[in-house]
Amino acid sequence: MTEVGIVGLPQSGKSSLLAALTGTHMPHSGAPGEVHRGVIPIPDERVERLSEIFKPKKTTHATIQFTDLVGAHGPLKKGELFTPAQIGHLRDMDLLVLVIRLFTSDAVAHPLNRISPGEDLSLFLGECLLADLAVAEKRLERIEGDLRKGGAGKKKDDLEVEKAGLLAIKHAIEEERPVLSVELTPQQRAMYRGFGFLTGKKIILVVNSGDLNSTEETERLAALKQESEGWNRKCAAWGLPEPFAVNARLELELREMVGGENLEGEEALEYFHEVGLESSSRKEMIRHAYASLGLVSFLTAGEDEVRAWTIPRDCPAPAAAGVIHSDLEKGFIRAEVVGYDDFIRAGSLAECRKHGTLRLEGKDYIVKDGDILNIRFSV
Ligand SMILES: Nc1nc2c(ncn2[C@@H]2O[C@H](COP(=O)(O)OP(=O)(O)O)[C@@H](O)[C@H]2O)c(=O)[nH]1
Ligand SMILES: [Mg+2]
Repeated sequence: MTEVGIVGLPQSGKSSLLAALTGTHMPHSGAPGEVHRGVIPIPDERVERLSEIFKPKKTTHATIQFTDLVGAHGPLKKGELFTPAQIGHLRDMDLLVLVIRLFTSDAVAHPLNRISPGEDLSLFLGECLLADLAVAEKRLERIEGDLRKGGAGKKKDDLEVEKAGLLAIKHAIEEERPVLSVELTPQQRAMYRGFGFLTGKKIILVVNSGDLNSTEETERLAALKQESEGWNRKCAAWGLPEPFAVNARLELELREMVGGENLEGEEALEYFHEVGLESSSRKEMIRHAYASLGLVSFLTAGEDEVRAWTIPRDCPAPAAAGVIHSDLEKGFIRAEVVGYDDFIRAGSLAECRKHGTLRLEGKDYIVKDGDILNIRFSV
C-alpha cells in the first residue's frame, strides 16, 4: 500500500487535513509522539462496473494510507521540527505531503508568530536536509571505524561502495541539493533504503487556506510559488510541484453538516467556491499522489473478489503479481491479460478469448493502467 506522510509546521492543519481526507474526527489529544493513520479508498468506476458484472462476494478498492505525526508544540528551534522518532516513521513513507499554512487566525498561533508560506517551505526543506545530513554523517563515521578495523566482518569493498555514495550525498546536501539529485547505483540504493532519506522522497505541497480570494492569501501563495520555484531552479531534482489548496477546517465542518458522501453535492460545493476552492481535498490529493509517484492501477476480477491494485508505471507483470502476494511473484508463470475497455466491449472473458483480446503475457510484460490480470503461478 502506498504510504503518505503528512508533514509540516505545528498548527498548519495537518491533523485537520487527515481528518478531512479520511472522514474521521479530529483526535482529541495529540500528545507529541502520537501517530494518527487513516486510509482512503481510491474511487475507481472500473471497480464498480466490474463488480456489477462479476457479482463477487467482496469488492475492494485500491487504497492510500496517510500518516500524521504529532510533533512538539510551542515555539520551534532549529533542528526541532522532527524528533528522531518522527524521522523513524517518515523513513517508511513513499511520499511526503507538506502542509503549509496560508490562513490567518488569531486563535491559532503560528509557531514562529508569522504567516509566511515561502519561509515555512524553506524552513521545512532545510530541516529535511539537516536530518539527512545527520544520518549520512553518522553512518560515515561507523564505516570509517569499521574500515580501520579492517572491515569488521563486512566486505571491505562493500563498505567502500557505501562510503562513496554517502560522501556524494553529503556533498549534495551541503549544496542544498536533495538526495534525489545524487546518482546512485542500484547496489547503493539498496544499501540506503533503510535510511529513508527525507530528501530522497517526492514532496507534494498543500496550502491550507482560509479564503483564497483574499488579497493577503493571494500574495502569500504567490510568494510561496516564488520560493518553491527558487528551490527547483537551484536543483531540478527537488521537483517541487505547484501547490494545491485545501481548506481543512471548512471541509471538516462541512462533513459534520452535510455528511461525507455529500461533499461533492451542490450545497457543499457552494461553500468551497465561496472561499476560492473547487471541491474537497480528496480527489486532488489522490491525483497528485498518483502523478507524483507515477502510479497506475490494475484490476483482478472473479467470483470471490473484484479488486484494484496500485503499482508504479512501467511495472513488469511479476512485480505487479507480487503486490497481490509474494508467492505470485516468486512462482510467476504467465499472466492472462485483457484491457478494461476491451473487456467491457466484449462483455465477458469468454468473448474476450474469442476475439483474442484476452491474451497470455510473460515475465517481460509491462502492466498497463486498467489491465485485468489473472496470474498463473506455481509454488
Ligand atoms: N481558521 C482556520 N483554522 C484552521 C484551519 N485549518 C486548521 N485550523 C485550526 O488550526 C488549529 C491547528 O490545526 P491542526 O490540524 O491541529 O494542526 P497541526 O498541528 O498541523 O496538526 C486547529 O485549531 C484547527 O481548527 C483553517 O483552514 N482555517
Ligand atoms: Mg496535529
